[in-house]
Amino acid sequence: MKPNLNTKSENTWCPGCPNHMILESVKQTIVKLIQSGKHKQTDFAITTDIGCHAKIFDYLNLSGINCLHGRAIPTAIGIKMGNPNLKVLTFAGDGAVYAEGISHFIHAFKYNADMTLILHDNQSFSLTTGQPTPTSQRGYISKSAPLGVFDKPMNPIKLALASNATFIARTNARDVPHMVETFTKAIAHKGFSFVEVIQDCLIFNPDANNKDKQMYKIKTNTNKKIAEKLADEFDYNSKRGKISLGIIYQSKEPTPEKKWPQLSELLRSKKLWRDK
Ligand SMILES: Cc1ncc(C[n+]2csc(CCOP(=O)(O)OP(=O)(O)O)c2C)c(N)n1
Ligand code: SF4
Repeated sequence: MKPNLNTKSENTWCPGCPNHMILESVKQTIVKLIQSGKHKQTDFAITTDIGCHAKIFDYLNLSGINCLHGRAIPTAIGIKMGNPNLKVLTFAGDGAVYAEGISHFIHAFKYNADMTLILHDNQSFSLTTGQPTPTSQRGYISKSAPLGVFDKPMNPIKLALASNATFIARTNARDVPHMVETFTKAIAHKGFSFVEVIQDCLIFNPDANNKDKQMYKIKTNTNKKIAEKLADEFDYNSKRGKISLGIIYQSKEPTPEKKWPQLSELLRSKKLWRDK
């Protein structure tokens, strides 16, 4: 029987918002993993941040925690430490992670907990009506920046590389098959996998939308120098840079679940702390 990931919650995303396609891709990915026999629906746990993206919490029939703004990553790491047998997924926005929760983003790469971050980057704090985030383009005019953003955007892929990330991927919220392929690889990675989803917001930052023509697909890359070049190709600012989609960098480092004897034992025995 096909697993049912649907809920009865009313979907309140704007019609046409690419969040609908991200939700569909997540469902297809998890259904495929369950049907392969490797995982059960109850093996998955999610955390979500606060924002338009975070409504995904209501639309997925999976256990989890809808967290405080900026805190979806540390909560997910806590869940993973509490039960290393779970497959933990975090959904968060560019405002949530690159602004409010930036320190958690950096440290998550260092801990390398075996979990996946799906980052909906629409270059805007959309739920709160379009304030600029660290990846908003220079010149972006909004109610809170009426003269336009003065600063250059940050480059999260470069920050992830500098923080010793073991898995960095980028995908396009308008391309369901590519998202399913990328999410599947991210979940299979042993360590902290970061997937940046390039997403349009139809309402608040239309100037940053429609980047498909800049995008191209790459094969999995494991060379750090090449990853740095790929990261440099797009500065989140111009309509000219090339945007690589796929696994920009993948490497192997031990996870806490492997390093800490107590966690290794829970993994090996498939037990919970309380059963020890
Ligand atoms: C600690 C805290 N700071 C600020 C807010 C207000 N807030 C709620 S959602 C949000 C914007 C979220 O933007 P982003 O993470 O980019 O997600 P999007 O809405 O674009 O999907 C903000 C600033 C809050 N709820 N809690
Ligand atoms: S405001 Fe933007 S991000 Fe939020 S639901 Fe509408 S289109 Fe999507």
